Amino acid sequence: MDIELLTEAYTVMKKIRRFEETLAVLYTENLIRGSMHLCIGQEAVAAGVGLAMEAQDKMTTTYRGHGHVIARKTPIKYLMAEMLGRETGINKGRGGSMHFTDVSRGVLGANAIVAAGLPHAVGAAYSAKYLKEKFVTVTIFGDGSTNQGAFHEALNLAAVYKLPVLFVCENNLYSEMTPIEEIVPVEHMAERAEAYKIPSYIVDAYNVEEVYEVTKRVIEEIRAGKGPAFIEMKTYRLAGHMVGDAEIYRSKEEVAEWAQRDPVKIVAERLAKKGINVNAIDNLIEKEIEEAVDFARESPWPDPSQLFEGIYYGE
Ligand SMILES: Cc1ncc(C[n+]2csc(CCOP(=O)(O)OP(=O)(O)O)c2C)c(N)n1
Ligand SMILES: [Mg+2]
Repeated sequence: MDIELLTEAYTVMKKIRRFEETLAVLYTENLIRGSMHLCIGQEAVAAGVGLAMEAQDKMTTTYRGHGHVIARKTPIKYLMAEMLGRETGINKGRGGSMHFTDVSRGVLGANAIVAAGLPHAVGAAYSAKYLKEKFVTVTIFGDGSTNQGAFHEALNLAAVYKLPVLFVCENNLYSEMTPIEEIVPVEHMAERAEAYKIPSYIVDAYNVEEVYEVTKRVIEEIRAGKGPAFIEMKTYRLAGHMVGDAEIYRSKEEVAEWAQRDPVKIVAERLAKKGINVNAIDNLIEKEIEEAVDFARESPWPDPSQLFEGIYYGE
Protein backbone atom coordinates (compact mmCIF):
# COMPACT_ATOMS: atom_id res chain seq x y z
CA MET A 1 0.00 0.00 0.00
CA ASP A 2 1.31 3.45 -0.79
CA ILE A 3 0.91 6.15 1.83
CA GLU A 4 -2.22 7.54 0.18
CA LEU A 5 -3.99 4.18 0.27
CA LEU A 6 -2.83 3.50 3.82
CA THR A 7 -4.28 6.87 4.82
CA GLU A 8 -7.55 5.86 3.20
CA ALA A 9 -7.50 2.52 5.03
CA TYR A 10 -6.90 4.34 8.32
CA THR A 11 -9.79 6.72 7.62
CA VAL A 12 -12.16 3.81 7.01
CA MET A 13 -10.99 1.92 10.12
CA LYS A 14 -11.22 4.96 12.34
CA LYS A 15 -14.65 5.88 11.03
CA ILE A 16 -15.90 2.38 11.81
CA ARG A 17 -14.32 2.52 15.30
CA ARG A 18 -15.84 5.87 16.15
CA PHE A 19 -19.21 4.93 14.64
CA GLU A 20 -19.40 1.88 16.89
CA GLU A 21 -18.03 3.60 20.00
CA THR A 22 -20.77 6.17 19.50
CA LEU A 23 -23.36 3.41 19.13
CA ALA A 24 -22.27 2.00 22.48
CA VAL A 25 -23.01 5.36 24.11
CA LEU A 26 -26.35 5.80 22.34
CA TYR A 27 -27.30 2.30 23.44
CA THR A 28 -26.93 3.28 27.10
CA GLU A 29 -29.26 6.18 26.42
CA ASN A 30 -31.89 3.71 25.20
CA LEU A 31 -31.81 5.23 21.73
CA ILE A 32 -30.94 1.88 20.16
CA ARG A 33 -33.07 -1.18 20.84
CA GLY A 34 -32.46 -4.88 20.40
CA SER A 35 -29.22 -6.80 20.27
CA MET A 36 -26.12 -5.09 18.93
CA HIS A 37 -22.85 -6.72 17.87
CA LEU A 38 -19.81 -4.50 17.47
CA CYS A 39 -16.78 -5.27 15.29
CA ILE A 40 -14.33 -3.21 17.39
CA GLY A 41 -10.90 -4.76 16.79
CA GLN A 42 -11.88 -6.31 13.45
CA GLU A 43 -11.91 -3.10 11.39
CA ALA A 44 -8.87 -4.02 9.29
CA VAL A 45 -10.90 -6.73 7.57
CA ALA A 46 -13.62 -4.28 6.58
CA ALA A 47 -11.16 -1.63 5.40
CA GLY A 48 -8.82 -3.99 3.53
CA VAL A 49 -11.57 -5.95 1.82
CA GLY A 50 -13.61 -2.82 1.09
CA LEU A 51 -10.67 -1.12 -0.63
CA ALA A 52 -9.88 -4.25 -2.63
CA MET A 53 -13.41 -4.42 -4.08
CA GLU A 54 -14.57 -2.49 -7.13
CA ALA A 55 -17.72 -0.39 -7.34
CA GLN A 56 -19.67 -3.06 -9.24
CA ASP A 57 -18.83 -5.84 -6.77
CA LYS A 58 -21.43 -7.23 -4.36
CA MET A 59 -21.32 -8.24 -0.73
CA THR A 60 -23.26 -10.08 1.93
CA THR A 61 -22.42 -9.83 5.61
CA THR A 62 -23.63 -10.64 9.11
CA TYR A 63 -25.05 -9.02 12.26
CA ARG A 64 -21.41 -7.92 12.88
CA GLY A 65 -21.40 -6.07 9.57
CA HIS A 66 -21.56 -2.32 10.39
CA GLY A 67 -17.92 -1.94 9.37
CA HIS A 68 -18.28 -3.82 6.12
CA VAL A 69 -21.10 -1.53 5.02
CA ILE A 70 -19.22 1.63 6.05
CA ALA A 71 -16.28 0.37 3.97
CA ARG A 72 -18.64 0.16 0.98
CA LYS A 73 -19.14 3.91 1.47
CA THR A 74 -22.76 4.05 2.59
CA PRO A 75 -22.99 7.52 4.21
CA ILE A 76 -22.98 6.96 7.96
CA LYS A 77 -25.89 9.30 8.61
CA TYR A 78 -28.21 6.77 6.94
CA LEU A 79 -26.69 3.97 9.00
CA MET A 80 -27.01 5.98 12.21
CA ALA A 81 -30.66 6.72 11.44
CA GLU A 82 -31.19 3.01 10.79
CA MET A 83 -29.69 2.20 14.19
CA LEU A 84 -32.16 4.58 15.80
CA GLY A 85 -35.09 3.07 13.87
CA ARG A 86 -35.88 6.20 11.88
CA GLU A 87 -37.64 6.61 8.54
CA THR A 88 -34.48 8.18 7.03
CA GLY A 89 -32.44 5.05 7.80
CA ILE A 90 -30.86 3.07 4.97
CA ASN A 91 -33.70 0.55 5.36
CA LYS A 92 -36.30 3.03 6.61
CA GLY A 93 -35.68 1.93 10.18
CA ARG A 94 -37.17 -1.51 9.55
CA GLY A 95 -33.90 -3.46 9.64
CA GLY A 96 -31.77 -2.02 12.43
CA SER A 97 -28.27 -3.10 13.41
CA MET A 98 -28.35 -6.63 12.02
CA HIS A 99 -29.86 -5.99 8.61
CA PHE A 100 -27.99 -3.13 6.91
CA THR A 101 -28.74 -3.40 3.20
CA ASP A 102 -27.68 -0.97 0.47
CA VAL A 103 -28.18 -2.55 -2.92
CA SER A 104 -27.09 0.64 -4.71
CA ARG A 105 -23.60 0.07 -3.30
CA GLY A 106 -23.65 -3.68 -3.78
CA VAL A 107 -24.52 -4.52 -0.17
CA LEU A 108 -27.08 -7.27 -0.73
CA GLY A 109 -27.72 -7.59 2.95
CA ALA A 110 -26.48 -8.25 6.43
CA ASN A 111 -28.10 -11.21 8.14
CA ALA A 112 -28.89 -12.20 11.73
CA ILE A 113 -28.92 -15.88 10.83
CA VAL A 114 -25.47 -17.44 11.10
CA ALA A 115 -24.14 -18.47 7.63
CA ALA A 116 -27.30 -17.31 5.82
CA GLY A 117 -25.33 -14.80 3.74
CA LEU A 118 -23.23 -17.49 2.04
CA PRO A 119 -25.95 -19.07 -0.10
CA HIS A 120 -27.21 -15.57 -0.98
CA ALA A 121 -23.73 -14.68 -2.23
CA VAL A 122 -23.52 -17.90 -4.20
CA GLY A 123 -26.86 -16.99 -5.83
CA ALA A 124 -25.53 -13.54 -6.75
CA ALA A 125 -22.35 -15.13 -8.13
CA TYR A 126 -24.44 -17.57 -10.16
CA SER A 127 -26.31 -14.63 -11.69
CA ALA A 128 -22.97 -12.97 -12.62
CA LYS A 129 -21.89 -16.12 -14.42
CA TYR A 130 -25.26 -16.67 -16.07
CA LEU A 131 -25.58 -13.06 -17.24
CA LYS A 132 -21.85 -12.87 -18.12
CA GLU A 133 -21.35 -9.86 -15.85
CA LYS A 134 -17.99 -9.01 -14.35
CA PHE A 135 -18.87 -8.44 -10.70
CA VAL A 136 -17.40 -10.54 -7.90
CA THR A 137 -19.49 -11.29 -4.80
CA VAL A 138 -17.79 -11.24 -1.42
CA THR A 139 -19.45 -12.90 1.55
CA ILE A 140 -18.11 -12.21 5.04
CA PHE A 141 -18.94 -14.51 7.96
CA GLY A 142 -17.48 -15.77 11.24
CA ASP A 143 -15.52 -18.87 12.22
CA GLY A 144 -18.58 -20.34 13.98
CA SER A 145 -20.49 -20.14 10.69
CA THR A 146 -18.30 -22.89 9.24
CA ASN A 147 -20.23 -25.44 11.32
CA GLN A 148 -23.50 -24.61 9.57
CA GLY A 149 -24.94 -26.75 6.81
CA ALA A 150 -25.49 -23.64 4.69
CA PHE A 151 -21.72 -23.00 4.73
CA HIS A 152 -20.97 -26.42 3.25
CA GLU A 153 -23.76 -26.27 0.69
CA ALA A 154 -22.58 -22.84 -0.44
CA LEU A 155 -18.92 -23.88 -0.80
CA ASN A 156 -19.83 -27.06 -2.62
CA LEU A 157 -22.08 -25.33 -5.14
CA ALA A 158 -19.60 -22.50 -5.71
CA ALA A 159 -16.83 -25.01 -6.38
CA VAL A 160 -18.87 -27.24 -8.68
CA TYR A 161 -20.18 -24.29 -10.74
CA LYS A 162 -16.83 -22.37 -10.54
CA LEU A 163 -18.66 -19.25 -9.40
CA PRO A 164 -17.09 -15.78 -8.98
CA VAL A 165 -17.47 -15.64 -5.21
CA LEU A 166 -14.98 -14.85 -2.45
CA PHE A 167 -15.58 -16.42 0.96
CA VAL A 168 -14.09 -14.27 3.71
CA CYS A 169 -14.03 -15.92 7.13
CA GLU A 170 -13.41 -13.60 10.07
CA ASN A 171 -11.86 -15.97 12.57
CA ASN A 172 -12.05 -14.03 15.82
CA LEU A 173 -11.41 -17.22 17.85
CA TYR A 174 -14.93 -17.39 19.31
CA SER A 175 -18.33 -18.50 18.15
CA GLU A 176 -20.41 -16.32 20.42
CA MET A 177 -18.94 -17.33 23.81
CA THR A 178 -17.44 -20.66 22.75
CA PRO A 179 -13.74 -20.95 21.81
CA ILE A 180 -13.71 -22.14 18.21
CA GLU A 181 -11.06 -24.78 18.94
CA GLU A 182 -13.60 -26.60 21.13
CA ILE A 183 -16.15 -27.01 18.36
CA VAL A 184 -14.20 -27.62 15.14
CA PRO A 185 -11.74 -30.43 14.42
CA VAL A 186 -9.43 -28.28 12.26
CA GLU A 187 -6.92 -25.64 13.29
CA HIS A 188 -7.63 -23.31 10.38
CA MET A 189 -11.07 -22.65 8.88
CA ALA A 190 -9.27 -22.53 5.51
CA GLU A 191 -8.84 -26.31 5.74
CA ARG A 192 -12.57 -26.62 5.29
CA ALA A 193 -12.37 -24.84 1.92
CA GLU A 194 -9.61 -27.19 0.79
CA ALA A 195 -12.06 -30.07 1.21
CA TYR A 196 -14.06 -28.47 -1.61
CA LYS A 197 -10.92 -27.82 -3.69
CA ILE A 198 -11.38 -24.08 -3.25
CA PRO A 199 -8.03 -22.21 -3.13
CA SER A 200 -7.60 -20.81 0.37
CA TYR A 201 -5.38 -18.24 2.06
CA ILE A 202 -4.66 -17.36 5.66
CA VAL A 203 -4.11 -13.71 6.51
CA ASP A 204 -2.96 -11.82 9.61
CA ALA A 205 -6.01 -9.56 9.72
CA TYR A 206 -4.54 -7.22 12.30
CA ASN A 207 -2.38 -6.07 9.40
CA VAL A 208 -4.59 -4.03 7.08
CA GLU A 209 -2.00 -4.02 4.29
CA GLU A 210 -1.88 -7.79 4.20
CA VAL A 211 -5.69 -7.95 4.16
CA TYR A 212 -5.82 -5.53 1.26
CA GLU A 213 -3.02 -7.05 -0.79
CA VAL A 214 -4.18 -10.66 -0.57
CA THR A 215 -7.84 -9.75 -1.14
CA LYS A 216 -7.03 -7.54 -4.12
CA ARG A 217 -4.99 -10.26 -5.82
CA VAL A 218 -7.56 -12.96 -5.11
CA ILE A 219 -10.48 -10.83 -6.37
CA GLU A 220 -8.56 -10.19 -9.60
CA GLU A 221 -8.10 -13.93 -10.06
CA ILE A 222 -11.79 -14.59 -9.44
CA ARG A 223 -12.75 -11.85 -11.89
CA ALA A 224 -10.47 -13.44 -14.48
CA GLY A 225 -12.56 -16.62 -14.25
CA LYS A 226 -10.60 -18.82 -11.85
CA GLY A 227 -13.65 -19.69 -9.75
CA PRO A 228 -14.22 -19.25 -6.03
CA ALA A 229 -11.61 -18.58 -3.34
CA PHE A 230 -11.54 -18.51 0.45
CA ILE A 231 -9.61 -16.19 2.76
CA GLU A 232 -9.38 -16.83 6.48
CA MET A 233 -8.80 -13.57 8.32
CA LYS A 234 -7.13 -14.18 11.67
CA THR A 235 -8.63 -11.46 13.81
CA TYR A 236 -10.01 -10.69 17.26
CA ARG A 237 -12.90 -8.68 18.61
CA LEU A 238 -11.89 -6.33 21.39
CA ALA A 239 -15.52 -5.72 22.36
CA GLY A 240 -17.90 -8.34 23.74
CA HIS A 241 -19.92 -10.63 21.49
CA MET A 242 -22.88 -8.31 21.96
CA VAL A 243 -23.79 -5.45 24.24
CA GLY A 244 -24.09 -6.79 27.77
CA ASP A 245 -21.67 -9.68 27.26
CA ALA A 246 -20.03 -10.33 30.66
CA GLU A 247 -17.02 -11.87 28.86
CA ILE A 248 -16.43 -14.57 31.46
CA TYR A 249 -15.19 -16.98 28.78
CA ARG A 250 -11.92 -15.11 28.12
CA SER A 251 -9.25 -13.40 30.21
CA LYS A 252 -8.58 -9.69 30.42
CA GLU A 253 -4.94 -10.49 29.63
CA GLU A 254 -5.89 -12.10 26.34
CA VAL A 255 -7.89 -9.02 25.31
CA ALA A 256 -5.08 -6.70 26.43
CA GLU A 257 -2.54 -8.62 24.39
CA TRP A 258 -4.58 -8.21 21.20
CA ALA A 259 -5.30 -4.56 22.03
CA GLN A 260 -1.57 -3.86 21.88
CA ARG A 261 -1.70 -4.75 18.20
CA ASP A 262 -4.85 -2.70 17.58
CA PRO A 263 -4.55 -1.83 13.87
CA VAL A 264 -6.33 1.51 14.26
CA LYS A 265 -3.75 2.66 16.79
CA ILE A 266 -0.75 1.18 14.99
CA VAL A 267 -1.59 2.60 11.57
CA ALA A 268 -2.25 6.02 13.16
CA GLU A 269 1.25 5.96 14.67
CA ARG A 270 2.81 4.89 11.37
CA LEU A 271 1.06 7.64 9.45
CA ALA A 272 2.02 10.27 12.01
CA LYS A 273 5.68 9.22 11.69
CA LYS A 274 5.40 9.72 7.93
CA GLY A 275 4.17 13.28 8.48
CA ILE A 276 0.44 12.69 7.89
CA ASN A 277 -1.83 14.93 9.97
CA VAL A 278 -3.82 12.20 11.70
CA ASN A 279 -5.55 14.68 14.02
CA ALA A 280 -7.03 16.48 11.06
CA ILE A 281 -8.47 13.19 9.77
CA ASP A 282 -9.83 12.34 13.22
CA ASN A 283 -11.47 15.75 13.53
CA LEU A 284 -13.25 15.35 10.22
CA ILE A 285 -14.52 11.94 11.31
CA GLU A 286 -15.75 13.38 14.63
CA LYS A 287 -17.65 16.05 12.75
CA GLU A 288 -19.23 13.49 10.42
CA ILE A 289 -20.28 11.32 13.38
CA GLU A 290 -21.78 14.28 15.26
CA GLU A 291 -23.74 15.30 12.17
CA ALA A 292 -24.93 11.72 11.72
CA VAL A 293 -26.17 11.55 15.32
CA ASP A 294 -27.99 14.89 14.96
CA PHE A 295 -29.52 13.76 11.67
CA ALA A 296 -30.70 10.50 13.22
CA ARG A 297 -32.09 12.06 16.39
CA GLU A 298 -33.98 14.70 14.44
CA SER A 299 -35.37 12.24 11.89
CA PRO A 300 -39.03 11.14 12.05
CA TRP A 301 -40.17 7.71 13.15
CA PRO A 302 -41.69 5.48 10.47
CA ASP A 303 -45.42 5.94 10.12
CA PRO A 304 -47.18 2.93 11.74
CA SER A 305 -49.64 2.84 8.83
CA GLN A 306 -46.71 1.70 6.61
CA LEU A 307 -45.67 -1.14 8.90
CA PHE A 308 -46.29 -3.80 6.27
CA GLU A 309 -44.63 -1.94 3.39
CA GLY A 310 -41.85 -4.03 1.88
CA ILE A 311 -43.14 -7.30 3.32
CA TYR A 312 -43.90 -9.92 0.70
CA TYR A 313 -45.77 -13.19 0.97
CA GLY A 314 -46.78 -15.98 -1.32
CA GLU A 315 -50.27 -17.40 -1.74
C1 LIG B 1 -28.65 -20.32 12.54
C2 LIG B 1 -28.28 -19.62 13.82
N1 LIG B 1 -27.94 -20.33 14.90
C3 LIG B 1 -27.59 -19.72 16.05
C4 LIG B 1 -27.60 -18.35 16.14
C5 LIG B 1 -27.16 -17.65 17.44
N2 LIG B 1 -25.82 -17.05 17.23
C6 LIG B 1 -25.70 -15.73 17.02
S1 LIG B 1 -24.10 -15.29 16.78
C7 LIG B 1 -23.56 -16.88 16.95
C8 LIG B 1 -22.10 -17.21 16.86
C9 LIG B 1 -21.53 -17.11 15.50
O1 LIG B 1 -20.12 -17.09 15.59
P1 LIG B 1 -19.22 -16.65 14.41
O2 LIG B 1 -19.76 -17.16 13.12
O3 LIG B 1 -17.84 -17.03 14.76
O4 LIG B 1 -19.37 -15.07 14.34
P2 LIG B 1 -18.91 -13.94 15.36
O5 LIG B 1 -20.12 -13.64 16.21
O6 LIG B 1 -17.75 -14.43 16.13
O7 LIG B 1 -18.57 -12.77 14.49
C10 LIG B 1 -24.62 -17.72 17.21
C11 LIG B 1 -24.49 -19.17 17.44
C12 LIG B 1 -27.99 -17.62 14.98
N3 LIG B 1 -28.00 -16.27 14.97
N4 LIG B 1 -28.29 -18.26 13.83
MG1 LIG C 1 -16.34 -15.85 15.61
